[in-house]
Amino acid sequence: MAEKKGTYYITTPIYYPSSKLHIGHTYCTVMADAMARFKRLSGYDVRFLTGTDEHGQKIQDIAKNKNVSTQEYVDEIVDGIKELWKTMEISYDDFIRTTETRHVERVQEIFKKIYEKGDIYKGEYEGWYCTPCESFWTETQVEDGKCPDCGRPVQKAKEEAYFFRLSKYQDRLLDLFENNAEFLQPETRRNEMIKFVKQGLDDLCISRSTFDWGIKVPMDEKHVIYVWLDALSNYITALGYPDDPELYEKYWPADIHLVGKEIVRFHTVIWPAMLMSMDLPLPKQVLGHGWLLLEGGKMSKSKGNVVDPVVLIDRYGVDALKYFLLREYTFGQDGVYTNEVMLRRMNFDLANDLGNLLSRTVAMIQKYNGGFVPDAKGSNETDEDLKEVAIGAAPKVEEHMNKFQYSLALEEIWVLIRRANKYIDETMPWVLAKEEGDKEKLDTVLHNLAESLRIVSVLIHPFMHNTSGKMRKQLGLWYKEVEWEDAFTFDMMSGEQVAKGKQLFPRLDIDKELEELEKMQGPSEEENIELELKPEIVYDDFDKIDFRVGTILTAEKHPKADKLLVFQVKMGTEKRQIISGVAEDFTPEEMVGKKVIVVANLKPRKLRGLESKGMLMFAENGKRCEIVTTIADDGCVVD
Ligand code: ME8
Repeated sequence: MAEKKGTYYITTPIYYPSSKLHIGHTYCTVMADAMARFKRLSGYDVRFLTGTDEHGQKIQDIAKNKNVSTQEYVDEIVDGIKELWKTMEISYDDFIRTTETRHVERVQEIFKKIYEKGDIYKGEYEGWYCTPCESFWTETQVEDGKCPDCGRPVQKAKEEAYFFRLSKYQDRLLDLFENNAEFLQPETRRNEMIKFVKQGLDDLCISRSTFDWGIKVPMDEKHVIYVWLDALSNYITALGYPDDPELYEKYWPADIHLVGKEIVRFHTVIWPAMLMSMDLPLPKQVLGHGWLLLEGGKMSKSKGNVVDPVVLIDRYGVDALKYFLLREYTFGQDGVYTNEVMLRRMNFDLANDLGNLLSRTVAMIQKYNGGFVPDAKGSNETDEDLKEVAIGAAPKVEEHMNKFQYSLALEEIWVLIRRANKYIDETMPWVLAKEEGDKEKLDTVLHNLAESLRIVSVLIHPFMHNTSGKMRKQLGLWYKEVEWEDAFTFDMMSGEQVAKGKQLFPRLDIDKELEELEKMQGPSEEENIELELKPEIVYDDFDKIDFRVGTILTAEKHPKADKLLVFQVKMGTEKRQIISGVAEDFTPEEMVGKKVIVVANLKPRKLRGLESKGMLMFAENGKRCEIVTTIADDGCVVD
């Protein structure tokens, strides 16, 4: 093993166990895993943390809707997440759940510390709340009733609450962004945050009292701690802070918090301010990566078009998926996922370039030299060129990896792979092997190819360790540990005995695969529905209905009926009350702000004592009903 270079602490966001994870979460975790493996291989003492963020209103609402206890609900989803990471061989050192006692107690200690510092006070919160983002917004930040981050409707919140003096840290935060360019990358994210902080920071509401799924405020148990304060603390509670500080002292401050761009604000404003309040060191760097988007507009789980990594892994293997995610997308930028782009990468880069190079080389060493790698005998310009590319790759990979440019790092490795394939075409070993050929030259060629492949097996190890292992088995290197330094030398293969193995990656029939994937990823629920229609009506019946567009201003449960929701709906200048029997399908919060279609001329009637004037349009969709809205209001982010 390489000499230890120091510690390296890297974290992913702790994901909400609100439903199964999708390819977007996988993307972030795969990046963190590759970096952890790369740093370990380069000699660092690495700590890699991931986990789940289990408290908050969103999770409580979902569990309630499903009629299971919140703990039961999260337990099941978290089991699935751990299973996914096991399948993907994610090499985390610790997995923290925010419902674990170790975390709960330490968060309460953290709250007390900030309180004792004088940075927490009690007041009343009045403003807006975005439940999907678990985020507070002021009147001026809310855009047209929508969350400025995710664009979904926000709800009014008015409750007694504790506040954190975030405003006190405004100048220090600005100083941090302006004078420490490394703290937040990429640059675009840094500029966004400078702008955000310059607009002025309000004190932050850090407790909720209208639901109870959270960590209790230690000095006032009516309140639960705001889920982001709870969640952000995981990065140090998992290290034992404050009561068992051995790991904390060893690994904190973190080297990297790897997060999606939408949660950079929490990690670079709230989290540093909390740490400043506790007089603790700040993480060295926060990196905001881009999103994976799907083409074709809106994506939602109910449509069935969220990309499930398990389907891809079952079909193509863990390494192929990891390679695709790391190679295809540029760090920091958004990228569009399509099955076709993925399949092409797998075919061209993996099956053709890498797979063929290995199988041709092993086959030639067996055929022309009895399966043993010969010594090199002399060297000409072509040989030197290959050698230069081979031993020049590792420093370039290091350089790109130090900037989190996974795609460029892999591209450097493929420059070598493609160079080696070209070397075979240039040197034509099958001609050198003929009777009138040149055995010495042939030996050199076989040797150089084996060396190049050995180097590739080291370089790809952090990204695709299984493939690296399979290559090393075929190259006869199964008994040797992978050492990063070995990528810098070109003289280790003489005498090794190669062994033919299975193709590393099968060649895929892209059209057939596209068809298969489409079947597996769809069809959507809608297409599966067996229609059982009511009797036909004539046009005149339909024409009697007066449809209008309205906006839901408020929504609440009917005080006397569990199944009913009471809406206040604005239509032009008119405001009216409409009652619908959809409380089992929707929470009041998710309805507020929606633009809906109203049957405006339906005769008013009383429903359990309250008048309903008109009807909102809902449509049956298999197991649940859907609200009929105007144009879809979500973007096309996978969520
Ligand atoms: O925000 N493309 O959890 P979360 C790329 N619990 N990455 C994506 C993605 C996409 N389409 N969708 C999700 C939370 N991600 C909080 C975090 S941390 C103290 C608390 C990734 O389950 C991306 O890394 O919503 C994003 O930041 C994260 O999943 C959000 O996961």
